[in-house]
Amino acid sequence: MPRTLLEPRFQIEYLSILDSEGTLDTALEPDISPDDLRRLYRAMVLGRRLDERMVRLQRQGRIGTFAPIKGQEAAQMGSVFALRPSDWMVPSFRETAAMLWRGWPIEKLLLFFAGRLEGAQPAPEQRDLPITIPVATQLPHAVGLAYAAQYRGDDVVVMVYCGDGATSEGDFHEAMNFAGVWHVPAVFVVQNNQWAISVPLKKQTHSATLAQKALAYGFPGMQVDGNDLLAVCAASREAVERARRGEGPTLIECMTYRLGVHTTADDPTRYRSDEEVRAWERKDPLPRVRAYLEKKNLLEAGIEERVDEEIAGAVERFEAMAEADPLAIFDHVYAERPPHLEAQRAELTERLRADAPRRVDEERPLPTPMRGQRKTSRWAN
Ligand SMILES: Cc1ncc(C[n+]2csc(CCOP(=O)(O)OP(=O)(O)O)c2C)c(N)n1
Ligand SMILES: [Mg+2]
Repeated sequence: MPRTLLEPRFQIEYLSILDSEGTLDTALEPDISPDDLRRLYRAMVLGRRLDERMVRLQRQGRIGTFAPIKGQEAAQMGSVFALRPSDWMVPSFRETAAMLWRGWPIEKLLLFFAGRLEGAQPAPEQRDLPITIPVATQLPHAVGLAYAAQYRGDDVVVMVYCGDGATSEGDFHEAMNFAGVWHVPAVFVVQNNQWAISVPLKKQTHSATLAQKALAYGFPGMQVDGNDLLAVCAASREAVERARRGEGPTLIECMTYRLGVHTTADDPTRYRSDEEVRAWERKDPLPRVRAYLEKKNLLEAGIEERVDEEIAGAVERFEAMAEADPLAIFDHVYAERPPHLEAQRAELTERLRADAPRRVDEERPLPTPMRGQRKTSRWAN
């Protein structure tokens, strides 16, 4: 019997519209209103400035471990912009800019990274899931949401985010498989920032692209310049519209770069070169959009100052909130606390009592160690 070719060779598209030299492909330029362009740029600036501020707050002991987004603002804004408020957005742990766009107040994000439960609670009307720390577990959840929407006949698209590292997890493949089989209205946005902590992309996969993984599951995948707001926006609109028309899921691989640390607990100089970082700094998404707006005469003066004021107000509100009860770490995991946790809770209660004899009682929560550090901080902002 001769060997027969069952599938033609596949092709993966790469989309770039506004490159790092500022060259614009006007034939592909998406139609975005001047107002929306201004809002998008402002959101990118807010994402960047809040990021820098949150790293400082962590260094000062005022919040806990934080995962910065610096460099990934276009990948987030270009994609989330394609959603309606009635659609679902499912983040991983590095989508601060996308979450702000979806209406998460800054102080809530600060609460999350200060380890507070309130930071993980979306507003009742909000169609967002909270930040997910375990890598890739949000992907099957998102497909479940999309399946439910399809089952109920709701006009809803689900956009879910993950990183390049997440594509090696079983959850990624299970989610992709179900999305393909059920033909659900889901858009997978993979922010390929080239690193999963210290693991480079080349050790993550032997595939030429992450986009092509979608093809094995029976739906389209494409690669875009993730530092190009216009390309991400055009690809995301296309994918969201496909999903809304009932034509199933899409995977968008955004080629981007994490310019900062993996988290505030990481030192990237131990595993990547300065040269590599400098090369990606030249592809920074922010100056590109800024120059684009400038050419269109849409750049507003004083954005940075206004954004900083907004952030400062939120930090003040966050710090004025009631102090956390350290014993809350034992809540919300089990409906009925198992004996070993009961014992640990009793032990912690005892230790706290010994540390601060006059302050312990169930009604008056103790200061967290973090708040304690803040009081001794010498820093002004
Ligand atoms: C299931 C699981 N394994 C390991 C970790 C530790 N961890 C946190 S982030 C991360 C790397 C994720 O890389 P990637 O998916 O590329 O996302 P990025 O951090 O680059 O945004 C790892 C291994 C975790 N949070 N969850
Ligand atoms: Mg990564």
